[in-house]
Amino acid sequence: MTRLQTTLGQFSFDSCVMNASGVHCYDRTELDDLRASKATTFVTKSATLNPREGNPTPRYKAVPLGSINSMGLPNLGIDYYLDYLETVEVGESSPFLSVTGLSREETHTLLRKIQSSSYNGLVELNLSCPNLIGKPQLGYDTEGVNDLLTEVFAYFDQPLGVKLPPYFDLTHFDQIAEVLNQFPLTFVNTVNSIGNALYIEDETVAIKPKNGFGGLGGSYIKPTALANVHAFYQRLKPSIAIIGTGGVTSGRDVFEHILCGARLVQVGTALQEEGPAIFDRLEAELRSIMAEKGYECLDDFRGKLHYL
Ligand code: RRO
Repeated sequence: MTRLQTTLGQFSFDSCVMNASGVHCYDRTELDDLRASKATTFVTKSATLNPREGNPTPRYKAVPLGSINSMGLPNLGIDYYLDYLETVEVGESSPFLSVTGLSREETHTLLRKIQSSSYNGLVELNLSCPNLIGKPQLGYDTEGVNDLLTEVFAYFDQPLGVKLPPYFDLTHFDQIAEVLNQFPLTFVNTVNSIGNALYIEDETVAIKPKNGFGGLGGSYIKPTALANVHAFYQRLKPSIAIIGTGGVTSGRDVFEHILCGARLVQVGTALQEEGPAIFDRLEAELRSIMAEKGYECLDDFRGKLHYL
């Protein structure tokens, strides 16, 4: 029997697939669905200090090779997700609480609130929302990331990771990895959507905010996601685990993320389109690829991409 168990820092998980933040994780009902599914754990929608309505609709569109979104961070506020997480046992395997501040001060307020709450599980700091009007993605500001994490790790001692935007130049991987390696991060999650794409139908954009510019997800972005997972696998110190996100629609895609070095694999667009039953299918497809190749566990092939 193939085993899909994986670990992340001090935590261990029965399997390796879960939702990506933003998909099927807005409220209690959706989070309960994930917990009832074969997803091994879950991450919440990125929370801000106060609840937000998000951008005007239509703000998400499924397209033939993926999706485009400009949700604009609709969420129920940090207190809602902290209340929800009080009902979830953080044992050997933790949920992920995703947060993002609209300013540096707000990020600190959020993290201090988490630190003084009863939640002691994993926290994902989203440095890469592409859809906030007038606000750049912090992940593209290496110095800004360095300054923020320096301040955060002066007081924050829960297991913390960062969600990064995709990078496209090897020197940019070098620069951001050098910064990240200076901190006791538990994980790096790569990638968020490819920011500010434009999808056109006939003569018109597909979504309303920002005149149609939005984050690209789904099959379009798998090669970029795999490149980011593997580039960080080659550069980050081994104590920083990698979560692979982007373009996962099949067990083969999960396999490729793990081959590139991922310890957990997250599903966004395909979960939005197929619903939480997708986790059952992904696990079955992954198991059958592993069985065919004679792999018994993820360690047998994680990070072992062949080069020519
Ligand atoms: O809510 C969004 O518009 C959004 C966020 Br916070 C994010 O991190 N990534 C994305 O594609 N959309």
